[in-house]
Amino acid sequence: MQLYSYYRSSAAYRVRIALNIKGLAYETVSVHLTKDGGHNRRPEYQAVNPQMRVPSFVTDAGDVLIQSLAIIEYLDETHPEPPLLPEEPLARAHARALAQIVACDIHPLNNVGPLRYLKRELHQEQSAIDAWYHHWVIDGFTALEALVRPGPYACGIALTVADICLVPQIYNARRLNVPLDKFPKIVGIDAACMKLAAFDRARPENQPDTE
Ligand SMILES: N[C@@H](CCC(=O)N[C@@H](CS)C(=O)NCC(=O)O)C(=O)O
Repeated sequence: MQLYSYYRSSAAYRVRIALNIKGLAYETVSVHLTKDGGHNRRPEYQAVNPQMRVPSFVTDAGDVLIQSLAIIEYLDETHPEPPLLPEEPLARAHARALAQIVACDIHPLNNVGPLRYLKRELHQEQSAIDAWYHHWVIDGFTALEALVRPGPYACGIALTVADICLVPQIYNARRLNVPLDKFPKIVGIDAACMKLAAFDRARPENQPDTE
């Protein structure tokens, strides 16, 4: 199995955590997202993933999957232990909702492409771009802080896809100096997750392409 990844990509970070939780070995294929305007824009990567984003995941049979949440659910369906979603439907919906606050509402506004567009096409100052980034992280984290059920993970005693999405977003928030003092519950969840080898091994600093 191969994972097209970039050490700082939080969407790829999610999949790395899921692969580690499942105990699955994989090869990292690094796609640099900023060098030379982004190696993800090269035709050879476009042939792998027409959306030209990471992650992309290649199964042993050579099938290519894209979109981190779709890849994570595929891994969960093909390797059910340990599960990444609760069994009970209401609890499943809650876990998915927390994951989607990160993956659908925070991350798309703040990732490389949109930030680059704000700068290059809309000619925004770096200070305005930073304010935009902070605003959408704080907006989403405020909702998550009210919705999580730490015990010690986002949905209780078992890890779920909510934790898998939350930890990389907190990593990014710290990197961009978003103040986290108003979010003690989600910071505590992050600390609990980071004690686990599956999360630690997935950290950007522990990737073969880290800089
Ligand atoms: N919804 C996608 C998001 C993928 C995504 O936007 N990845 C970013 C890195 S975290 C990327 O490749 N950005 C490159 C670009 O926008 O040019 C997922 O969950 O996989």
